[in-house]
Amino acid sequence: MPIHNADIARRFEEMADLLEIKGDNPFRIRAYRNAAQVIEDSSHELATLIAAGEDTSQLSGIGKDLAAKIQEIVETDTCAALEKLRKSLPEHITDLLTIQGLGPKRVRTLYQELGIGDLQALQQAAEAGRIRELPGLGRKTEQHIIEAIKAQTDTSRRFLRAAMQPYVDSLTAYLRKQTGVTRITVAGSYRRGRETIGDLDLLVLTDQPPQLMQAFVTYDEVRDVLAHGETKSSVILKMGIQVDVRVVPTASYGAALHYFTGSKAHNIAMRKRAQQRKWKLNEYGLLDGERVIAGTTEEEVFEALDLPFIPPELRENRGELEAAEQRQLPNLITLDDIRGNLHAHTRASDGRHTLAEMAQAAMEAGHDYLAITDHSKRLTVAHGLDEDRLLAQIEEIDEWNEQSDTFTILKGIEVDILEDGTLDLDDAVLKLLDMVIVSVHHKFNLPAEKQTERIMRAMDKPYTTFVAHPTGRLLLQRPPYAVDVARLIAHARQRGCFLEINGNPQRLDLNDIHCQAAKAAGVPLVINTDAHHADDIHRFEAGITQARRGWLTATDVINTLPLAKLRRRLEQARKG
Ligand code: DGT
Ligand code: CA
Ligand code: CA
Ligand code: ZN
Repeated sequence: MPIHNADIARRFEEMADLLEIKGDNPFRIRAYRNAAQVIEDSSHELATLIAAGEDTSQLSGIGKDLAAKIQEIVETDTCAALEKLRKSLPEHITDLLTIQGLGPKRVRTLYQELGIGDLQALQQAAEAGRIRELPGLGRKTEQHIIEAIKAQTDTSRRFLRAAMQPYVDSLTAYLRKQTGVTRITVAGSYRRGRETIGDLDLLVLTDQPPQLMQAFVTYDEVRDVLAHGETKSSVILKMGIQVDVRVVPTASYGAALHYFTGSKAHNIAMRKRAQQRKWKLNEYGLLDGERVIAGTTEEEVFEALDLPFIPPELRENRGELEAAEQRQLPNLITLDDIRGNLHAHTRASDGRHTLAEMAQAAMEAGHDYLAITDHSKRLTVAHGLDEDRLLAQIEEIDEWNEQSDTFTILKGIEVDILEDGTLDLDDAVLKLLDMVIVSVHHKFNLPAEKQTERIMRAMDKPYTTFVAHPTGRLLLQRPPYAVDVARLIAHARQRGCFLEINGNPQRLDLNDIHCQAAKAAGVPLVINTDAHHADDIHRFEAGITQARRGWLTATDVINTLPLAKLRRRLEQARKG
């Protein structure tokens, strides 16, 4: 693999850091830092110059000694002097430099006075109040260290993807305005559309990296700066999420985008594929020895590996490489495929708007139909409908439909599944509806066997159309109830009913893996927004993203059908 200028510069920076921590000669330290800067800024790859037999000591700031080290790094990918230095200090001591406010001088003090050599020791010392007593450090620094480490190590904290979108939009808009910026892409789990994300990974194309990084770390939503470098910086936003920004070269943009989009498992599988061809794939490009085969765009990287473009949502190493190889990637569903919601609430239960207002919103969203599905009577907190109120609503919907010939309201209900698997409303009334949603809203803590049986019995009822939010989870809040989803899928298949992807960003239930399993079993899915407000009618993005992660195409999803076909499918799901 070719050694890039950035690789050489990084080593010289580390050398300078380590020498400074050791308290070496300031002129020597300066020389390494200067050289790192010169190398970083050079428009020619030093490895290429050396291969061409040129003498790098001709470059300003690079003497004979440094030129020899550059040659050593380029030819052997190591540097004996650096290795020696590393061995003379604790292995992880440079990790301390990732804490904003800790430069080599302070790290030297921490190491000399307290023997602190890694972040864990630093954290312990800070929490024990031992940092404040050191010369040049104080209570404020100590407090800052505690917070910075906590933020850095709290990897368990995750955020709802949908909730991050406004933060992502404003940050990217702000960065895009900086001079020299030509491209910004959000990579990582955000781009793959995962339901929750750990941190944000942004890639930037700019001809002014230092200015971009300066703008990023001084963005007014930044709470803490964890690292501020020339090509990579990390911050914590005031709302708590970490953001990593990397500046990458144009020629590597596609390779870097692919690498930092992940997932790690997908990357490993792709790298293996490159290795089978005796090539290397990394964030710089697809390489045959020193020759760059591809790197500018992702498409180019895939193509060079004889693969069509794999949508980011599929990159989890769940069979996407095999499917791509056989030209059998699914033609993933998009927002435009959706024709209407089959799960929405009105003021009759716990919604905010009337059915006329909900229908109006659906028409404005360009939909063809909307099913009104209020709660049933057991759900008293939601003013659930009893048989009489449901009969009245049925009449109201019939009247509404009379006066419209372009849009249809379907008559439905979201009926509670009682503990024994029976339903909360009489079959005699359910029979009058176009569709019946069954769902669990209480008794979440039954053993798996009982919970599964309970839902299966509800599917057996003659008018049941589909099961809403089948596992009952609330992301980051409440785990799914104990239920055997594989059995639910098998039963839905046998019974001829559907399963929902509840598109409420906090539910996204079924999840991606369940969707893939349902599709494989031939069970149709329904994507709904579960709207309780007119503004929620069109919010299909999260549900669609989840469906895409579940490999679904438009034909796997019932509410992509035009009304007449949809009605036929709803009829087929009925038993009575
Ligand atoms: P997150 O942030 O936990 O929601 O998940 P990701 O997927 O965004 O992970 P993150 O932020 O740690 O890293 C971004 C991408 O960088 C990841 O999806 C794949 C790539 N990556 C990170 N570490 C490694 C690694 O050790 N090996 C490989 N092959 N790729 C990695
Ligand atoms: Ca990430
Ligand atoms: Ca990251
Ligand atoms: Zn609902």
